[in-house]
Amino acid sequence: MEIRPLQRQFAAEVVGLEVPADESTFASVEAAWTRHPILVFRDLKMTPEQHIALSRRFGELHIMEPLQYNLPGYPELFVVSNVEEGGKALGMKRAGWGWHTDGEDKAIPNAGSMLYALELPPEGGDTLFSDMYSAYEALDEKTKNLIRGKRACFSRTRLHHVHYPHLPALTEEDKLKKPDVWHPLERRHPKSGRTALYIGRWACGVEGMSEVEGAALVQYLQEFSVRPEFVYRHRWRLHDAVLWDNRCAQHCATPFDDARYRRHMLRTTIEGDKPVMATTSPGSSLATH
Ligand SMILES: O=C(O)CCC(=O)C(=O)O
Ligand SMILES: [Fe+2]
Repeated sequence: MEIRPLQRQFAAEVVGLEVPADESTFASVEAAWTRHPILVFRDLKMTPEQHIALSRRFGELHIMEPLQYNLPGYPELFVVSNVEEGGKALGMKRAGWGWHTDGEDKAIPNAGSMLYALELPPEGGDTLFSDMYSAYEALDEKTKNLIRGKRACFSRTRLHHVHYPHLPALTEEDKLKKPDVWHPLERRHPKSGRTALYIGRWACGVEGMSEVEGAALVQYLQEFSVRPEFVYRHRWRLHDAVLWDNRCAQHCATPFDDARYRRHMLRTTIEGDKPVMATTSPGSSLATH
């Protein structure tokens, strides 16, 4: 097995991994994932069971809801697909067409996700990833000071109809299950210890700011963080599996002609931890008593 950096240190290609991997091979992959938030496994031949087993070695798996989008018999596998069989959709269509991290709208967002390509369109359907460590480091001092110690509000209920206009509206019961959550804008990564900007498309405001001010800051940060210099574009090959780190990278699916072509992918989702603020207010580290 070989690990080759693809775009500076942000992404890396993993070539020659065979599953199940032995302990020492897996340890190298795990260490590589801390250095490279995006790991692209090439030509990985996996059954659904093997996909689940490999993913589980990175952490407990999250079962996506509603269950209707998961692979029958394999609730750990979320189906991202425009394929229909017998008039029935096999998975969720147009998932993730917009910059986000998985689970950012939950109190405990997902640490990682591993998406596996089983059928690809001849054109379009790339996935973009943005490096939120680099985006954080590139912010000017004024903006860093502005977001220091602050949390953003992520709201599925306010923005569902904006991001998923083709899906049914949330019912009152759905809304109760998806209360707004608040996460630090400067997030400390639990493994690397580095600071990443934490923002995404469900963010809608910032604590301590008026609605208008907060929305403007969210928009600025969101646009800034996906500037081309921070982005890796993944052009899928069949049997690629991409493991991304939702704690320090955003991603965005790009369109393809889904009336004409099929794109069929399976995803596992790894449970995470409650996001931790990277910095506290200036001087507080000195205030020991
Ligand atoms: O289909 C893609 O390229 C990514 C979709 C997405 O956002 C996800 O699976 O989390
Ligand atoms: Fe996603």
